[in-house]
Amino acid sequence: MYAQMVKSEGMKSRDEMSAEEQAFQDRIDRGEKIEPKEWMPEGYRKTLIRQIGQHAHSEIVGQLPEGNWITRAPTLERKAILLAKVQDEAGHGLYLYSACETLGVTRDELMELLHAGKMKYSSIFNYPTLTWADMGAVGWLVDGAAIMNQVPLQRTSYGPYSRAMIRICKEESFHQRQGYAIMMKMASGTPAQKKMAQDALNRLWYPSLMMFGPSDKDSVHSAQSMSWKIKMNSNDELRQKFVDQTVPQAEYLGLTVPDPALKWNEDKGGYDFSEPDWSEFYDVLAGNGPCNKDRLGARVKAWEDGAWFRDGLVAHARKAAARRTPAAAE
Ligand code: FAQ
Repeated sequence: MYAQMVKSEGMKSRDEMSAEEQAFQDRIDRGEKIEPKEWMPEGYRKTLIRQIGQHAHSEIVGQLPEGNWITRAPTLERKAILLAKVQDEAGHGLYLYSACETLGVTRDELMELLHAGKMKYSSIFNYPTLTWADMGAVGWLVDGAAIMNQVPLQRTSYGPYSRAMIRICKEESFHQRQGYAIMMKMASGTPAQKKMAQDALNRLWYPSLMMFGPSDKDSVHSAQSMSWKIKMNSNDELRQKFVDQTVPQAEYLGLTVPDPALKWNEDKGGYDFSEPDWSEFYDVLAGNGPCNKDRLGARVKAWEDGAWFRDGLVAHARKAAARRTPAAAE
């Protein structure tokens, strides 16, 4: 089906699998959910930790570009909405860290890996949010891309991840709508406001397309992740769906997608479009995007500044436990 997809490193054919691995694959193929204490191949566990952990980090780091605008929202109503949205992202991060912890990794370990630059978060959050219109474009495009990826993940094979996705998707659709509502206001406002909306679309279009990951021919994990149903669709498949959904929305706003090659293709029933600049994508992944250092620096500082509070919570929990059963205090 995915002719262009590369074979993932270490991926086994059925003949190469042990009896245990074959039985596990059969469960996946039947659509059964895998639960935390059940047997799973080590590669499945590691892939989940990598993907869920990155996803959790994205939700947390993803608060920064919008958090930056809470004090500058144009009205009290907009401020309250943005604040609620950013708080939702924190909640998503926490569901996902909890799901990840069921795989035998601690939240502290995940944080250490993020802060040491050993674990990724979505490339999109390494781009700056320069104007209020960016709050519209982030909700519309970034949350829009996130939903496109996450709706199928509600059916992912790992139970805790799937259940986290169901809750998250409900909130993401509100996020996408609030972004589009800002874009509608800006695009139908003064010429200067419309220009800001167009500028936000121009800057965030390709970074949003990059959120789906490299093209299928360069996606090293897709084949294995899809056979384990950790991923339900290929990167290019979701990117195409996102473009097909978003272009009419841009047209409705009276804005122009910044791609001269964009064209409806009757035969495939979708748009032809230009791929993002993949060298820029890999450069951002390597830590050289416009905001990588700021984003990671802000997270490390928040973690260090919060140490006294975490220590206080642990000390309080120990004392409370000791009051209940003195042995638990040791
Ligand atoms: N950014 O072989 P593949 C949100 C890495 S939603 C950074 O194709 P895979 C909500 C990839 O990790 C955003 N790295 O990888 C929100 C791998 O490197 P590794 C988060 C990327 O895993 C909205 C290498 O490239 N959503 O935050 C990216 O099969 C607004 C090779 O790539 C999710 O995480 C990228 N864009 O497919 C919050 C969804 N793309 O690990 C606040 C779940 C690829 O070997 C405000 N994740 N890489 O070192 C997924 O569906 C998948 O992990 C993909 C990547 C599709 C992201």
